[in-house]
Amino acid sequence: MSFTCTKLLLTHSQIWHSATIHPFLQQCHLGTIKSEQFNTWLVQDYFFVVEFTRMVGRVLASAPLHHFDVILGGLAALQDELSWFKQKAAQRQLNLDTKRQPKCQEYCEYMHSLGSKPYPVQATAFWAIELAYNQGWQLPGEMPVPYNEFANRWGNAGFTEYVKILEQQADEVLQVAAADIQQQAEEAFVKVAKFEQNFWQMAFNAG
Ligand code: HMH
Repeated sequence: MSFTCTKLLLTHSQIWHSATIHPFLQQCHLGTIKSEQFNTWLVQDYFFVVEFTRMVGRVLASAPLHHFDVILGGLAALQDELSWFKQKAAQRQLNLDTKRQPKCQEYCEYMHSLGSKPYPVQATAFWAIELAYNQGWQLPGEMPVPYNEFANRWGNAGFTEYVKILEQQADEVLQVAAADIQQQAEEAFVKVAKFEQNFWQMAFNAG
């Protein structure tokens, strides 16, 4: 089997499971998540998305020209997402002028560090980060109000399609990458999975 995103998912299925199936999401589905837990996630994820947007800017800067359309589309969606987060925070009267929690900070620093990695590594991390939310928000099943709006943002058919194209773009460059770059991409995938799990746990602990 050649080196692909599918192979990474199969090789690291257990850690990926932990990244995408968490009591936080299960309790959103059940409607039992506490507002303090949900609001902590919301504020910290806003901070995350600010840094993720910067990361995607760096992915664009490293990408071959024929990948530009998809990445630019992603950046346009992030412009919308940042204002949507601010709107959601305002509706809940949440203060966005607070500190990043350590687990959020670590993840943000990691995304920054990816800027110095070869493009196949960045493309793999980019895909994994988006897939984590695409799967995570869908796996528990239908979400009640108000969580359905959040679940739909990352679980809708258009977003699923976008993540598939990110996978194709990553696969294209991974398959022809040198073995040491493939190795770095694999490490990035595992790191993203662990950061995702920690992020859910951070919000869950706020209860
Ligand atoms: C922690 N991972 C985290 N937040 C997000 N908004 C995404 C991924 C987007 O896919």
